[in-house]
Amino acid sequence: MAEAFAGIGRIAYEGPATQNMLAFRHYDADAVIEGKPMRDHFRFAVSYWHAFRGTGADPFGPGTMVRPWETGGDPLATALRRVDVAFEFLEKLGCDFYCFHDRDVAPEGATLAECHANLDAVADALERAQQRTGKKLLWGTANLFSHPRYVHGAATSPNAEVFAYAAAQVKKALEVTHRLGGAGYVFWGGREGYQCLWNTDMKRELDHLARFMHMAVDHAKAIGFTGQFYFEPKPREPMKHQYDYDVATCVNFLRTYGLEKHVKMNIETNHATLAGHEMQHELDYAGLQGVLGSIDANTGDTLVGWDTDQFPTNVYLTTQIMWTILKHGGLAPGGVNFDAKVRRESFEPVDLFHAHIGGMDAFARGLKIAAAMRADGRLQKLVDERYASWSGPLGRRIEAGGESFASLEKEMLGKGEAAANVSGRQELFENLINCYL
Ligand code: XLS
Ligand code: NI
Ligand code: NI
Repeated sequence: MAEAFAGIGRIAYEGPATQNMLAFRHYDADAVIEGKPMRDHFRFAVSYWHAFRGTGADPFGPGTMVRPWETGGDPLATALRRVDVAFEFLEKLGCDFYCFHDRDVAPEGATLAECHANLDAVADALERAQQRTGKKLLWGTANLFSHPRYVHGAATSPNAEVFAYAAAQVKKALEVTHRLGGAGYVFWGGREGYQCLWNTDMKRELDHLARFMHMAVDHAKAIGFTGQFYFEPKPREPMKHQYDYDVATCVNFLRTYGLEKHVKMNIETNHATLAGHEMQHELDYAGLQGVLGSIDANTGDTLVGWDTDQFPTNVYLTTQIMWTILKHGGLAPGGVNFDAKVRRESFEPVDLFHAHIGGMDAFARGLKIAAAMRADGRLQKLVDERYASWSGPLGRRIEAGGESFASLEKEMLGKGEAAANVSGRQELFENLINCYL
């Protein structure tokens, strides 16, 4: 097949001073930071759905993307051709991983058996392409939200046969992910939620979701899949309320149903903000709960209130993200997946390169800045000072469980008043961050 991205060569690291917009200024895959090459810090992945299936359609108009390789005709033949395009892109970009939904890579068939056969045929091609290029699958997932059968949800559908169909679909997607050596498997519950509580038995739906997840865990064990399972929290869109609202809600669900050992989080920036959190909050909360798994890298728009899935270019954001990831010991076997799409107005194939280069560079800068902040140590020292009283005798006794309400009452009756507070110095902290940018 002729090259899909003719005229574009391998994207190289050329350093911050380069004028070449098709080069990396900061992402230098083999450069070592905190003892690890950048490529291993990030494990960057391209998402198949946005990069190779996104059309640019929005609620007000059809697709705009110019994709010369999408010549139409037999959907399976097109899907197979698209595999070559995807791997040409990964190779030229120098990106080590990709992620997919079953229905991104292979077309839906008229029956479940036909769907399975289509997926097998494309998996053969993906496996060959992985072997040829050394590219790897970060995670797979099943699309349980686009087809009309999933109108009321999949694992939480009121229709038991839809639950059964979804189970069969995930079984297959899991097997294909396993066959392709996927490092993980994601559950994003797009339609697992409700629009109207009057017609919804929430308890029953949550019980069903848990039953579904236990079956997934059992099947992974049965086939020997040892990759990491992830939930991808999102509070709403498409549903008014989604059960995997945010990290805290997911952790509560997993513990309630005895699934906490099996599932970590795949955290997406734009979903965090939809839930009313900063990405840094979601990451830090997941980290302290031991469920920080992987991230979907993107960003929203402050003036548009939905999941706009834009490429991340804000270095302040990537600094917050990388600071928190380093603090909790990194992502592997997870990684940084660009769940992001080029704007409808950016319809030429070359825009896919600009978008990913910008995202990778923004993350590389965030990593360098966060590592510099850690090496310098001033920020951590200021935080430690803020909590210094907890290293004193009283604080240590409370933390160790050696005090009670009664003993503390005695202590404070003796003192009469607590020690004076010290300023939180938020502005100083914020100014300090800017010293490293
Ligand atoms: C949608 C989600 C989706 C998941 C994968 O908002 O981000 O793209 O990442 O199903
Ligand atoms: Ni999303
Ligand atoms: Ni996502």
